[in-house]
Amino acid sequence: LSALPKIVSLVGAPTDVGAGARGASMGPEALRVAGLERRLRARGFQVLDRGNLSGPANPWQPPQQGYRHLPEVIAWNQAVHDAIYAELREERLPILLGGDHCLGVGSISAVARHCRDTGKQLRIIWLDAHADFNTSELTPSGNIHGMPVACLCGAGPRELVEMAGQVPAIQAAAIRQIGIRSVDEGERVRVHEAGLEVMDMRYLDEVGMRVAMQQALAGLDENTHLHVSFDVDFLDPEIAPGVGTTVPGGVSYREAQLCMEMIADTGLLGSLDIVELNPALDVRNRTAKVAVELTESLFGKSTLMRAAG
Ligand code: Z70
Ligand code: MN
Ligand code: MN
Ligand code: MN
Repeated sequence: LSALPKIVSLVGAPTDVGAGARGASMGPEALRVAGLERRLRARGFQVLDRGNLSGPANPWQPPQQGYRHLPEVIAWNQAVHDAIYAELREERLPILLGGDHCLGVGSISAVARHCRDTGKQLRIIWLDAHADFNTSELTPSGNIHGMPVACLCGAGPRELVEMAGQVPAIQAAAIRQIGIRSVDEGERVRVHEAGLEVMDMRYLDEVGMRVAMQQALAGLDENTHLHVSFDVDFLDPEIAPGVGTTVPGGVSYREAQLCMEMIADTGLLGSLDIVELNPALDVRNRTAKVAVELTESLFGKSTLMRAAG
């Protein structure tokens, strides 16, 4: 883990403008209350809490031309992009505290821009129940949190697609999706056409988390920037009830811990999103606590408790 930057920055984006339920706007504070900063400090990291970004309120309107709240989603993503890019330029390791998953556009556009600046190879580990690969024509909801991967791969509204300063922001081949178990009909066709590598729940059942993660992390080297986009609905609702869309049959606590530990072992983690935590639907902040425990593992905590760095 010696390669990890010593300084981690927390960037809160308290919004749910891309989601189908209200409440993810309280995610950043719930993660702070669950002790994220203290637990990272205990791992030997210096932590800078940059506070919360600001942006437009959630107007709670129906979709227009297939998008709900597009101007608000653009504004929040631009703020996230600018903040995450600034942290990466300082060679810090930013953690985006969402907020709903539409914010992955801003966060990963910043990471893609940073990788272009620094000549790094990008690998994205997308932990989610959903593929988030919808377009305005295919979406059943208009919720833009169901579209960030499509936007990053070049399909979506111009302001989102162009945010990284290159189109597409990322290649589909840079992404590994893990834990997927809810994909819409038209979305499924696009996932296949794009050649997205999806390790869905059936695949995890058949080969196990260990083999899946070995494959998802294959081909990395010292020049790789590893970004983890952690949608908390990746986890089974039994251990993570505090999400807007619970999908049964998710990843267990033990599988998730192994997943995080195997990513930590690469020493290549460069940035992280923690999104879709919805405290309004949680039980005694349980889901936030689980997310913090998994983040500790992602930052190198193991049973043998090797001191960080
Ligand atoms: C569905 C849609 C979704 C959550 C993403 C769901 C999208 N595919 N839901 N993350 N929680 O409306 O596009
Ligand atoms: Mn860097
Ligand atoms: Mn998602
Ligand atoms: Mn999801």
